[in-house]
Amino acid sequence: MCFKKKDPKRIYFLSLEYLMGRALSNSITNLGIRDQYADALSQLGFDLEVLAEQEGDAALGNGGLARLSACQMDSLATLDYPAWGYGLRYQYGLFRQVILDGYQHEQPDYWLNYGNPWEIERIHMAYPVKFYGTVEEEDFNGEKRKVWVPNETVEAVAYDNPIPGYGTRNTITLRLWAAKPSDKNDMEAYNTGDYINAVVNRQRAETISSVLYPDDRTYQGKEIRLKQQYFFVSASMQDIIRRFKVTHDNIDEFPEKVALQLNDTHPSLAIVEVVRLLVDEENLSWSRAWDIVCQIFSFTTHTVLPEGLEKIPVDLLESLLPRHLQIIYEINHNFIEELKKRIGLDYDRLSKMSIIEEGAVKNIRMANLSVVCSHSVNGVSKVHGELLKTRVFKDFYDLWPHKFHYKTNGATQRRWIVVSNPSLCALISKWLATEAWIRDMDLLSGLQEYATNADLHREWKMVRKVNKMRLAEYIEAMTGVKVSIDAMFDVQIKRIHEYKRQFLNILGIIHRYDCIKNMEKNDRRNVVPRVCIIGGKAAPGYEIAKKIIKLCHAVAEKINNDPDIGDLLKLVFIPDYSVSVAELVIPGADLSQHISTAGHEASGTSSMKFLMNGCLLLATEDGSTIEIIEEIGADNMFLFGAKSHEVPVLREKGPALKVPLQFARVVRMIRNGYFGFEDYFESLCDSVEVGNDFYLLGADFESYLEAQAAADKAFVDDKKWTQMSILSTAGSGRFSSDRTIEEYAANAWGIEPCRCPF
Ligand code: NBY
Repeated sequence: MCFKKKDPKRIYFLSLEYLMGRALSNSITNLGIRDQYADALSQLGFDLEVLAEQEGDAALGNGGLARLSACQMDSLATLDYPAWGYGLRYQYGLFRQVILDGYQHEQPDYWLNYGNPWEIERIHMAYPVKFYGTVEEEDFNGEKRKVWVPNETVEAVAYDNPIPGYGTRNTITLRLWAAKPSDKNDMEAYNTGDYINAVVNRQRAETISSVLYPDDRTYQGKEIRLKQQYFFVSASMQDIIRRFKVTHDNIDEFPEKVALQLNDTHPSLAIVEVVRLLVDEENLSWSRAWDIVCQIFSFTTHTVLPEGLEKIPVDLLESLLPRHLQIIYEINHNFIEELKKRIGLDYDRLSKMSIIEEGAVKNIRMANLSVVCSHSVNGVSKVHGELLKTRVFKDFYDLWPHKFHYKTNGATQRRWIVVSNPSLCALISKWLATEAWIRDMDLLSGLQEYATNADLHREWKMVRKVNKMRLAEYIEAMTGVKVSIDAMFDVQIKRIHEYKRQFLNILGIIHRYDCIKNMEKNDRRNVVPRVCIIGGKAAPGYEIAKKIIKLCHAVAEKINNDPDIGDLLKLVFIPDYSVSVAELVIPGADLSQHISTAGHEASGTSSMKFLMNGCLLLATEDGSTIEIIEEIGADNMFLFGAKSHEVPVLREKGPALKVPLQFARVVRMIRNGYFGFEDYFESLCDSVEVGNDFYLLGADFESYLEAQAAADKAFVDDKKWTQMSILSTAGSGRFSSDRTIEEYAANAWGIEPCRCPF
């Protein structure tokens, strides 16, 4: 309401993925009504905590990118920015992971089964989205114009999800589109008597928003995925232009009122759709339309690898969106002409920078399109920003250095401390004598002065102990394994990927097991007990990742049932990792692992959540870890492994690379069937053999074990550990998504807060 009245410039956040998790606890916390709500419920005979657990997660995304969108929505609302989120209302979210005999199976997540009480269906807020057909040339008063004659129409219906801010009356909206059959199509079919086809087509329309693609690595060039992308951006852009026109009749003012954020390349057809709407529907000249487009888009990429960048086969686009292909060609033509003026006829460079990739299959390079058409191109950490300039988009950086920036990711302390760790939240507020840190996380640095205070230590340890008890209960319920809360809880939870190196973690665990087995009984008394906790989903088609999950179970089976080992070492795999599972696991973790091969993790955000909860990090110098080191100091973490500039050098060595004997030994144990299933694990073992070990598990193994030994040593020094834990929380202020959003607002979007009066 307040935005409508003041009509500020708005930010429209476009993302194909949001991992919102549960809404109840978060909403009542942000609204400041948690206590009253709990009281009211108890009068009705319900317990808030029990009730809140009943809610299922909204899991409309894969991993870090999707949870980042959710954290940023929370920050946008809390900081009073005039913002809208746009996305797709998938009927099936990210698959449920079911483990049978240690293997991952995927089951559909029909999250709308019992309805979704949070969404508001806006049946009248609907737009037609068109596909296929041809482009004709028509004469308008002597002027030739392109006219797209599509032959399929689907209706996009809005579902609004409120996002309340904390400590403000502002609530913003996440508008998710659902695909519905268009009545217009039906009428035509009924008139031609094609009743059966009409019904079949109705069903087909709905498939567009039916399922989230569960792959977080590769773009597969599938038609439905492309339809999803276009369906989403077309509906969003129609809605945004409609809202603009309510109060403005001069379309040239559009950039003064509208900023659009592209969350990776997935929504970047929005660029082409805006050109189409302005030129074909609003009758603007190309140059006027282009002038507008160049001012409104900011683009953030979340990947490091050039092969992670999305490409759309030209043939596919031509059949689905023929007019859009023409527009892309025109954008590219103008760009290449401009480029020739700047760099001359350097064909190698021209072809690398072209939006069109020539070759056996012609592709549209969505990243190039996004860079060419955005005024701001962002990485997600300092080192990622550098990589964009020096590797991924080097040629573009040389051309347009002013476009390139980075905004280090963050996480919202509202969900990741206040809601998921209420006792730590209360403790922090008590010692800082204020709750202001919930809106200004830099204030956490005030804890530093109490880092050695004995009273704080006692209370801090008590909070952590209760969280560990809760986690231990959950582990037993999910896996049947009883764990001791006196052991160090060592956690790695994230999507399963070779570059994230869960395999390295498991090899380290095998080594630990092997060492304990080979020890004299007396020496075992010196072993620091550990509970190793691993969780995460593998993309359904990612074979090696699935083998890592099976290996984890096979090793766990052996270790957990070995009477020699007892409580000295346990390994558990937490099934069906999700936002809600993370909320339970993170507060109970002593140590967490962020061990990607240096140069591969664009940022990483779970590390920030562990850090704010006082968990120590064992990590490589990759992504945002580099900035965490700057904040809390290397002394308060366990760092190891090759640095990113050393990685290519090590790879270069190939078969001449020196690998420690212990590494060869643990891999051999798997190969020799010590944990069973040796045939199944063969290709996994092959992937880390010398000469083949792309992610450098062998090269980093020794220093990994050293970092683990340092963690053991620190853990037995109770005072030191607690101090490091307090300093971790105290140093986490920079990693609030509030800071990230302030940076985007000031440096990319040009927007100001707009606060509703109380
Ligand atoms: O984005 C992650 C990065 O790996 C991580 O380092 C970073 O912290 C995080 C937030 O910036 N990327 C990610 O989660 N990517 C995806 O989930 C994803 C999803 C879909 C597709 C590609 C990647 N896709 O091609 O459809």
